[in-house]
Amino acid sequence: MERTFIILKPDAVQRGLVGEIISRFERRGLKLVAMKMLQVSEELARQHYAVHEGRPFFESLIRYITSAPVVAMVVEGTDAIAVVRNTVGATRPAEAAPGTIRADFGLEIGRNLVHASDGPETAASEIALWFGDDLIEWQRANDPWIFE
Ligand code: DAT
Ligand code: MG
Repeated sequence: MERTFIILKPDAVQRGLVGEIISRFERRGLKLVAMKMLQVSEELARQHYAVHEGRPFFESLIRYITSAPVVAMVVEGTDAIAVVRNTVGATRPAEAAPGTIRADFGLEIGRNLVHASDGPETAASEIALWFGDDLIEWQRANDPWIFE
C-alpha cells in the first residue's frame, strides 16, 4: 500500500472545485489518511518547491501557491503515486489527457489546480514536510471491495 501527497492549489479552492476533485480520488478507491486547509507561508512554499529554485517560473510559482488558501491531503492505495499522477494529468493542461483533472478544468500551466508527488522519495519527504506524523490509520468499511 502506497501513500502520496496532494495539494488542491489556490485556483481549485477559489473556483469551488475542492469537492469535485476530492470525489475523483475517492471514487478511484483511494483512501484519505490526512487533510487540512491552510494558507501556505512563503517558507513552506520555498521548501516544497525547492527543486525548482532558479527556474524562470519559480517566483511566480511561489506567488501563486501562497496567494490564497489551499487544501492539502495524503491518500493511500495500491500504486497511489502513479494513480494520482494519472488522475491529475500532464503538467501543461493543453497536453493533459481528456478526463484528467488538469484537462477537464484547466488551461494554463500556472493555474493547473493540483499538485501531486512524482515518486516514492518526494511522496515521503512532502508528507513529512506538510503533515509530519499526523496521519490517520483507519479501517474503511469497503476496503475489501477495493483492495484485493
Ligand atoms: P508537476 O506539478 O506536474 O509535478 P513540475 O513539478 O515540473 O510539474 O512543476 C511544478 C509546477 O511548476 C507545475 O505544476 C507548474 C509550474 N511549472 C512547471 N514548469 C513550468 C514552466 N515551464 N512554465 C511555467 N510554470 C511551470
Ligand atoms: Mg512536480
